[in-house]
Amino acid sequence: MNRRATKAAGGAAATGTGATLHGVVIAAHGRHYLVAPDAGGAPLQCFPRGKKSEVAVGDRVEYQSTSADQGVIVAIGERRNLLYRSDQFKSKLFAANLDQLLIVLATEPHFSEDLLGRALVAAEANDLKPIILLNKIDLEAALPLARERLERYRALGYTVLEVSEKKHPEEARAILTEHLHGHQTILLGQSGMGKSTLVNLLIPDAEAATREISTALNSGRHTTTFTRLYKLPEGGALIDSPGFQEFGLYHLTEGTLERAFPEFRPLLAHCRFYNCHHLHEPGCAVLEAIDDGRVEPERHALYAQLVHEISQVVR
Ligand SMILES: Nc1nc2c(ncn2[C@@H]2O[C@H](COP(=O)(O)OP(=O)(O)OP(=O)(O)O)[C@@H](O)[C@H]2O)c(=O)[nH]1
Ligand SMILES: [Mg+2]
Ligand SMILES: [Zn+2]
Repeated sequence: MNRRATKAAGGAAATGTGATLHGVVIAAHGRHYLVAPDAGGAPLQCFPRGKKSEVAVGDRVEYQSTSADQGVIVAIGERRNLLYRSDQFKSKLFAANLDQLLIVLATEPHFSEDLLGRALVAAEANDLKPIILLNKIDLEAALPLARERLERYRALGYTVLEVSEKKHPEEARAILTEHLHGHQTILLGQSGMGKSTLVNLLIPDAEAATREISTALNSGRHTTTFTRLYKLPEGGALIDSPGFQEFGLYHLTEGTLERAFPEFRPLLAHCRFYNCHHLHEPGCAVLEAIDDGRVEPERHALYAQLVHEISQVVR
């Protein structure tokens, strides 16, 4: 006991470390995290204490520094929310403590409506405001179809913005700043839609930060391979994430799913059976609404698919 105390005291004296400090996780890459100290200064490369790492970008953490630029995460602060995706076998964290989810789509490449629908469900399930962004409207040949595919979501009341980050950067900056400043927003979307271009448009020194983080995390690549947080100049933050092809929502319950479809909500109390699954039940208000056009069959198909997927999980 005496020896341990001496060692701890000696370590602290030798390196000026040992105190518990606070910061925010700004990048995650495997078990490597970058933590921006609340006190300011350069981010530290941190590892979580213990084997299982459950740290997410956006987490507030307590850490102890082990050297000038390294530390150990010893505790994660309470989260307002945690966005993640999951399949039968594993889950993958997107980020914590979010306000908004910006779904970045483009005229080209062709965006997946399945992924868009799933991102909206994830936002609803976490009480995050979803915003749909259609980028690359300068690619005029593909614009009419993209607009037409988004009409359904406008009709549901979702905010749909249109920009060309490349061709009309000033207009894009004005539109995006209005919706993003002061909020913590994660950018989600398939590869090549323009998430990182958006970050660079709104955050002048993001490219520098990108390089700095790539080097610190020993990744050294320019493509987005890990999630990272950038502070917005006027307050709030953007979280850039790697493009994805799958968005499993196996962790949601049926009760959460049915409420994640805003057009279902006013109907749920009117099904004949209180425990209606809205799949085949007689007297189902959701199924009746499909028949008279109040609910689109494609949206119901997504709901049915998600219900099917969660039923595959061994709980
Ligand atoms: N024509 C056109 N191209 C654009 C526009 N915005 C971005 N791009 C291009 O689209 C490509 C992909 O942009 P990124 O910002 O890297 O896409 P991302 O969503 O971050 O992709 P991942 O990191 O792979 O997920 C780049 O070559 C951009 O130059 C736009 O408004 N118009
Ligand atoms: Mg990117
Ligand atoms: Zn029903």
